[in-house]
Amino acid sequence: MTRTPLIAGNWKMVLDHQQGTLLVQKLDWTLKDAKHDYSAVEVAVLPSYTSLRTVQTLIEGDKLSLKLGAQDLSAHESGAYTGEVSGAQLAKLGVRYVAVGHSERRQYHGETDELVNTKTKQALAHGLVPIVCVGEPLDVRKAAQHVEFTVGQVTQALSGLAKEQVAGLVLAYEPVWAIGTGEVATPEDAQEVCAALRAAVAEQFDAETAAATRVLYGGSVKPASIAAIMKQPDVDGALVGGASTDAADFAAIVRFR
Ligand code: G2H
Repeated sequence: MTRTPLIAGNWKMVLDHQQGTLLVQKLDWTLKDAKHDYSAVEVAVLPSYTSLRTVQTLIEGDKLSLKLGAQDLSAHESGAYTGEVSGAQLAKLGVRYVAVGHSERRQYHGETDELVNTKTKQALAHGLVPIVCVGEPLDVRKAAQHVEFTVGQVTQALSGLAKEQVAGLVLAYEPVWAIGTGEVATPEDAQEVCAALRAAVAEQFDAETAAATRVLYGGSVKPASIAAIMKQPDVDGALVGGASTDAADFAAIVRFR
């Protein structure tokens, strides 16, 4: 089973729509200059909601090969949910990927595994590809419970899904202690958990499904660290935060080979 690598840039709450436009233009020029083959390494950007429309217009108008993603979606279908954005609204805008259960949502907004499961189902119901994020905090890592902890998060996030849905979605292992801290998990750390998550998918669904599901690593990924991470057999790409808000750094990460 060949899995196309995915490099996704999570801009978090950093860039406004003008900065986002400039970044996408510069990224596109840089990758075109490098003759980047988007079918060999897929590239996505996940702007804030306020920038989605602007970036979508640019992608469509200039026929860019970048994919558009969102950082979150509502667990609800539609209605009186002030401040929320639905899966249907994102799909209508041409969004393809949506992060679900990012540790910052879990940490600052109390998102539970149950809610992550509901959001994952909402995303799939609207034809979006969820990037389901899991990862252990430092105390769990120190207690050597990281595999059990992250496997538990994945098992609950994927509960009740059909194997065809799981084969098409993306998992992202982002150890909380490595996010935005400059601390990168070693390539072996990333491989250990990504392989365990894939094995958990095989256990919950089947081996064929697990072989198709893409598993990303995220947490302080930089141009200097990406190549070794991508050499790991169970790592199919990266979810990049800080370094994705700099076009040159993000392009260098995309061009990891
Ligand atoms: C993890 C990652 C992107 P950063 O949150 O999701 O961010 O690369 O800044 O650690």
